[in-house]
Amino acid sequence: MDLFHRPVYHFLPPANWMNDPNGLIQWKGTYHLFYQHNPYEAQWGPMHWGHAVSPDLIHWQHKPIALAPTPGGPDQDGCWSGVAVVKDGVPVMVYSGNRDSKQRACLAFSRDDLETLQKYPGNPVIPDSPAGYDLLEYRDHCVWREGDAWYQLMGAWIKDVGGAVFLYHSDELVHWKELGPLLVGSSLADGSSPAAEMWECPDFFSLGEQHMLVVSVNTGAPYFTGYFLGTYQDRHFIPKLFRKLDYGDSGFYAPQSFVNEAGERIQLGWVGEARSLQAQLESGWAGAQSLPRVFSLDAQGRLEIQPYRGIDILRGENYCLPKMTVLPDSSQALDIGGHALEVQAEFAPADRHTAVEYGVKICCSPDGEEETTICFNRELHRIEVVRQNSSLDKRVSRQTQGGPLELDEGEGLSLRVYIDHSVIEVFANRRAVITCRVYPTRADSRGVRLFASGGNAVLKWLNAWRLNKIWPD
Ligand code: DQQ
Repeated sequence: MDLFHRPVYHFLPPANWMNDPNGLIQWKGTYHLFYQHNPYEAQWGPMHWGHAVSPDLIHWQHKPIALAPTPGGPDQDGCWSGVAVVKDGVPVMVYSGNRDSKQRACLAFSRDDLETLQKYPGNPVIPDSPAGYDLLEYRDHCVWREGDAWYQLMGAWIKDVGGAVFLYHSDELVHWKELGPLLVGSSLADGSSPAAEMWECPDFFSLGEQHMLVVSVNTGAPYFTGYFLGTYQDRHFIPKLFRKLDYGDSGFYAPQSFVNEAGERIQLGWVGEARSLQAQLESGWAGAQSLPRVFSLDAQGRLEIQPYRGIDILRGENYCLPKMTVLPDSSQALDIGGHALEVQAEFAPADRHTAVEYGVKICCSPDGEEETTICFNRELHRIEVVRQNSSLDKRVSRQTQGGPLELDEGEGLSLRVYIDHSVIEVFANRRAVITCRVYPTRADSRGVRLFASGGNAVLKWLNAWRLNKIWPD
């Protein structure tokens, strides 16, 4: 097993394949994470639901597989993604049973505090896709309670039209009435155009005065996750904008959110691999869960995304740097390095002397042969993870990952970076996130540097921590 690239503080199964988070719930104080799992090898295959429990959403303990395909049943070819709800004090999973390449809504429930799940004998509970639509794909669920009733969204792809989410109503989770599409892919008033492909794993919830609909757009590859912000009333959703939720290609996909007992909405997503299938199979494991994230809206109504505060519990040895200037076209090594780190860096607002590009380099070998660059370009207003020199291994993706980041007048660059062996999560100014993978080959590719090019950059402060692993020895 490849332990060098294996994350130590991001969740992943003991071995083999994992993708989407499923059935997220805090039940009687304990967090439960179910997940799409192929227990046989480190590639996607016959989907089972893996299961883990946690007291704090950070430290996890593995549990036995919770759902496996039933031969001859509606999920005989896989137990695909689904969510958890609680009905009359009983946790119920709504998931997609896969049979003969079609997915249908199924239920499973637990009467032993989620030690085991029993499949509902009347599965599937929605035996057919909506009539009158030429659907290329149809699956995945978001279920919520509204008034006295249950509502459900299912993801779909309508031929020649685009991605869609269909709305359903039920009094008891078993009989569902289809109410038509809540949203169909179309250009929005601000000119942004949601991708026309399958919308997987819809995640729909209120955020302040608004509603947010997250869809995972299956473009073949790379995939991406986007969100709509808009208003929802009387079972109508009017989206105002569509944006990428994370700029990492396939780095953060099929996310699912839930509300914990403290009332916080928390989302986790699947962090996919970015190396060849052969490298993945050889390593013996594939896929990780992102750190938990929370959402808010800033004063201008923009989406803010931050790591869940509970992650701070992992902090170990600390390293601080006071205000300093990073000289033009230089890079400055820090006295902290490692493969499991958190780095926070706050830069002063830019002026005309400020470097065009500046930021932080991570996973640097001493001679610079391997390095990953987190770069802000103040002329292009872009934040990027440059992976070109991230690895000497030719079997891994070295494409730059990034997207727009417009800084406000008087606003400096603010970076919060998580490095966990091959998993990188970058939160920039709370509103731009890049999750991606890097696979350095050298054991000494553990350095952290500050850099500036085309001018200087003023660092206000830097704080870094070694992060502890989440598993007992
Ligand atoms: N993964 C599941 C599907 C879902 C996809 C299958 C998204 O239910 O659409 O493993 O990654």
